[in-house]
Amino acid sequence: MAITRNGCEGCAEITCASSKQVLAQDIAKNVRTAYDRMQSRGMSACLFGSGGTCCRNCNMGPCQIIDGVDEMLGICGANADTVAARNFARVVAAGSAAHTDHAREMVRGFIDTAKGEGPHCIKDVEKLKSLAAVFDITTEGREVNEIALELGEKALAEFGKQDSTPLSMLKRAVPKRQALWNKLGIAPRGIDREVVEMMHRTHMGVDQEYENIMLQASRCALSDGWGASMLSTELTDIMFGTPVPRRAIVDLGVLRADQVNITVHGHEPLLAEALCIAAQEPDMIELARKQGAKGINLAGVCCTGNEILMRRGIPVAAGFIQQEIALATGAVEAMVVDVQCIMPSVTEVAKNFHTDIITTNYRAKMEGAIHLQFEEHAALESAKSILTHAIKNFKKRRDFFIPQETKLDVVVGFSHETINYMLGGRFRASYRPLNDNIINGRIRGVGAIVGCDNFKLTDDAHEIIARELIKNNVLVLATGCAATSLGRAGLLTPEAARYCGDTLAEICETVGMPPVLHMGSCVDNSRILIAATEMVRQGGLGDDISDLPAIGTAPLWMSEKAVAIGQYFVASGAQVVFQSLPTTGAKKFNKYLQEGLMGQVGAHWNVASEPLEIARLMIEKIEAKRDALGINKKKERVLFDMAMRRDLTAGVPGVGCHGPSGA
Ligand code: SF4
Ligand code: MSK
Repeated sequence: MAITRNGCEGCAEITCASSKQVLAQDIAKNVRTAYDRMQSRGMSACLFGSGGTCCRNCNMGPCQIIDGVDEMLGICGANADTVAARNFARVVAAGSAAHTDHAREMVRGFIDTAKGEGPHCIKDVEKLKSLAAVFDITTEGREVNEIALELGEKALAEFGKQDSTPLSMLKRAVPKRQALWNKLGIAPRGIDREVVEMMHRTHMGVDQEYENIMLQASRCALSDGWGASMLSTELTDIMFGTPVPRRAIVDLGVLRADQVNITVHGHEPLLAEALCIAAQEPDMIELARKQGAKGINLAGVCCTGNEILMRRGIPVAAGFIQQEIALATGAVEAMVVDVQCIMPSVTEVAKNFHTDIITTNYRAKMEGAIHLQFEEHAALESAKSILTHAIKNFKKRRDFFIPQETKLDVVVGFSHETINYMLGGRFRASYRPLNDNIINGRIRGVGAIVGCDNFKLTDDAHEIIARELIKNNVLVLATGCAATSLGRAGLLTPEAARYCGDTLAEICETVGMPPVLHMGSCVDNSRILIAATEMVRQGGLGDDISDLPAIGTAPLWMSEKAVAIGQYFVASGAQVVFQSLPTTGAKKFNKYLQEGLMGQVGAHWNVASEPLEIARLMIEKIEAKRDALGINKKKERVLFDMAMRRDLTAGVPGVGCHGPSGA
């Protein structure tokens, strides 16, 4: 396999102009990136690992299972389907756990804010009240912070809930879906409990039937989507403001030659928001000036980037696969990281420059990094000490290269509330116009492009899929690093309407919206659940998410969180398409994921290997849903005879034999 910095044969290819420019510079010649490591590994992935049939759940193994070969069962007798299902379910549990631990921190931060501790306040009171209603909290005549405190405490209790009643947020789903979850026994009870039960059931010698394992995998994933992630998104919005459309810039060109560049990487907005506030404090700006800089330039990486991009318009420098390349510019004084998706390699890349990697969360330390613990109770002071360290690095900056011409404009901030008024205007705020445009066929349906970047496919896979979808009048919703990559492709602007089919282009031009709507970070996929639910509630598109002409894809998925997201979409009735699944070594289980789940939850996983194939499969599925809804039928022209005309006008005052036509 030939891999070069300008692309690799059969797997990853760097097409991103800014990344290529940076890696071609002399200053980057000693930087080793994931692309280089793919080349030097020189071996393909283990077939058992890729197919999901390697088990190391006990010390009689590890066992590599070959499906259908009796001699190649596990030592305990486990077959390929049991092992692949257990492995898949554990991926769901790990992904859900990551979202859950993140969400718990957000809820704790929300409680601190409600108590008046820390630099934040309650910004979206309307949303606070609507969420309070979900938790049966009285709002009439009460102080905002008092309501927020009760909401925060009730939200925190959802994590450790031990009784068997469903999570409160499930009430937001449409009744038919709630009834199905109850019938299948997969309505999640406590958020933490579902992860623990999943890990228990996949321990050696417990749940061995793949269908039963998947029931708990669905319950665990739902506890993420409708529990942890949704709580995190909603409480973050209440505290930091619900995103509204705003213009911003993305790509490596957002770094500034004359300012202290600090990239904020990870997932938790509590840290990022505190850094944003601290970076505006006069003493911090003065310190930067004393070091010879004109100011402090915060820039996001990965989903922390998406959080502050959506709410503050802070630029995003890089998505997941560009994190090393951002450092290879030599222009970054510090990369401040918290949790999730931080490549261990960044400390090695940083050694080539004056850059410090600063870890801030006790959960996530790295060899070669400086640890400055972010104290939520003293958020501003903590943020200032992190900034001070970074600012003092500015004087040490040597040669650097910032690819200025690749800085791209984007319009972001499409929360589900924004979509509510975007098409109908403030006076007619509802999903009705969206539904009407889907029913009349001007918008064929909705395609969500979510999740990570990866080195397994060409890095413009998101762009290829999005272009094909919008060309076919499918409105695209995007989150996570997929959204950043679509920003780099220039598709997050209203001007991208020129790449759409005629009818979607007309809508985008009339409303002034991009055909690809950035909805936030990876926890914000919960916004898509609410948007889909609102579409069902609005009427005309069936009575469950499984009826909607809508589908999701995470073509470059990398993280276990993406599998948890995929499973909660499927268990909520939405089809998903991935580029690969680690289940191909177990025939029955693989078929069950890609077909069998349909009979149970009304949706299933799909696999397609190439970007265009993914897009076309999405369009095909959308058209099939339109057929099932009966909205693809062209209205037949009916020629009325006299009897039909009489029937039509009968009983209508002023029309008929005594009215105008009879006059
Ligand atoms: Fe092997 Fe069974 Fe142990 Fe897995 S649980 S490692 S298949 S003996
Ligand atoms: S950061 S989980 S690479 S989207 Fe959320 Fe990006 Fe995927 Fe991490």
